[in-house]
Amino acid sequence: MTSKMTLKKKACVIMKKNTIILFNPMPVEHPVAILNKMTTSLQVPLINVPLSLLALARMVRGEYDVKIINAVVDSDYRQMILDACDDALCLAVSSMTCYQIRDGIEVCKAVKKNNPSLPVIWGGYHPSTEPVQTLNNPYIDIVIRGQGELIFKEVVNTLSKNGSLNGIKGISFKKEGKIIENPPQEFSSLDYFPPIPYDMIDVEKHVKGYKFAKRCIDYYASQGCAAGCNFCSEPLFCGRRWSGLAPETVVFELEYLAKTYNIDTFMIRDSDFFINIPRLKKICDLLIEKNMSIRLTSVNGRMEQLWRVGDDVWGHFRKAGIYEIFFGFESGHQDALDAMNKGAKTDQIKICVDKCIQHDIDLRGSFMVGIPGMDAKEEMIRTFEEINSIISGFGKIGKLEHMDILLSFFTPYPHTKLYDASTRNGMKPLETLEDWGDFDQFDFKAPWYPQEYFDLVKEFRAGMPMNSACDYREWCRFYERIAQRVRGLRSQV
Ligand code: B12
Ligand code: SF4
Repeated sequence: MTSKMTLKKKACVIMKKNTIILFNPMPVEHPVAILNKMTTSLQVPLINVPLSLLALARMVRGEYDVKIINAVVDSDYRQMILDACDDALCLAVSSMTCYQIRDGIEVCKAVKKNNPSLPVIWGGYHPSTEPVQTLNNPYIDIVIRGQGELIFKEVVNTLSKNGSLNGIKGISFKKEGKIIENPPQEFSSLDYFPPIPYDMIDVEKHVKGYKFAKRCIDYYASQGCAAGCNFCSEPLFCGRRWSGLAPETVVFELEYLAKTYNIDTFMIRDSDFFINIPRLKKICDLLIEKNMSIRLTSVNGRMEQLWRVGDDVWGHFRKAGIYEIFFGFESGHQDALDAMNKGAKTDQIKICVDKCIQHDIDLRGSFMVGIPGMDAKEEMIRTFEEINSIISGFGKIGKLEHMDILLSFFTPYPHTKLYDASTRNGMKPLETLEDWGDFDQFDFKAPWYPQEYFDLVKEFRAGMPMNSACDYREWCRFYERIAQRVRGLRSQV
């Protein structure tokens, strides 16, 4: 009897150690785009496949019971996590620099109250670029920096054996009240990993509408970015490395997903889909050969690269199903582009816009104002002019609905060069994880940015056709009035 009980107890202990909880917290405090699952420039496409969690899950699904909890689709996520923690090996949380931090902290606090010894691991862009501050939070034990797949597997295997974290590359962790930072890991090729296991989530909950798409889901074919923009976390996160899946794999996966889940459009989540043009041509060749009529949307491209690509290749993109390209144009002011280390010229914007129009590819472009150290008036005038010229390009041919502009205020991210410039220009340093979680990611009002400029940018943004639903003639009248007011502003350097 006693030995039977002991056995049962042992089995229970093993079971307890077998569950891994993967959690994607809410990216925004107030969900704006959930009801109709549609996206506009003022709404964030919140319904996203939790690719970060699935990338980790694929590495451990065989040996562990993996529970994926995505705050965006699991409305009772807090309770789900608390319930799952009783039997868990660890809780792993993914976070960007945004409200996800605040939501993640609150969940971890509740978890630690019930299960103080449950290891809590954080990963993703924010913890990777700010590991020590993240670990200064009392509810977080381990940070996995950078690409997560291999290290996560190593960490959970180590935790399950009660082993030591000492030699594991790419992690920072707490030990006897101190924070230990292990050396960085190498960046691995994506081709080494199993495919993203969409079957581990309820895909139907993640299917969204988007412009021309009725059934759209997220997909990515590469990780990292080779560029070194001074405002962006990507160079710090991936060390300017990039890895892309082989063209055959990409097309095989797209075909499989389209058929299995009846998908007509893929929202491409790569940081730079076009980095390797010969590889992309091959992907396009294969897509054309398969004739699957799937579309790729929101595909990130860099103007400094695409402006020089020939029309035959642009035509090929469109034929293969690239229906929308997302450019980070960032600014119409050359000084601002230079301060960002964008490696781009403002006249490349027009070339890319014209190519999109010529090849019937929709355009999404993002701009920001408020770069520290800029002449604010010049930055605003040039950026408004550039945006007006894009709107006019599409407006004159009656195709306003084929373009979308996102206009935001510069927002500093941890340890970027422009974060340092921001503190030099009067921004109070963000010293804790909570500070970052409470930071306004939508409309950051920098101390150096004059209030009248700030208000005018918001007014301009609200008046753009995709936000106000005005037609082209109404836009022209609106723009003339705004341009006059901008010219009348005092210069602010
Ligand atoms: C999809 C996406 C979103 C989605 C949400 C995704 C989500 N998690 O819920 C939406 C559209 C809501 C979104 C919003 C924002 N986003 Co976003 N987004 C992306 C995008 C395009 C793809 C992310 C993705 O799924 N990648 C694929 C997966 C597999 O990669 P991954 O997430 O990096 O995961 C790997 C590692 O990071 C790590 N990892 C990740 N999580 C975890 C967790 C653990 C425990 C471990 C061990 C490892 C780990 O392992 C994974 C596998 O290698 C990235 C750019 C990119 N190419 O990654 C930007 C990106 C993450 N976003 C970014 C930003 C800035 C934002 C916004 C703050 C922008 C803004 N001002 O509006 C907003 C946030 C909230 C808001 N204001 O709306 C930045 C992040 C910078 C930073 N310091 O956090 C990125 C990198 C874009 C960029 N280059 O600037 N975003
Ligand atoms: S802004 Fe875009 S191009 Fe520049 S480093 Fe970031 S991801 Fe790369």
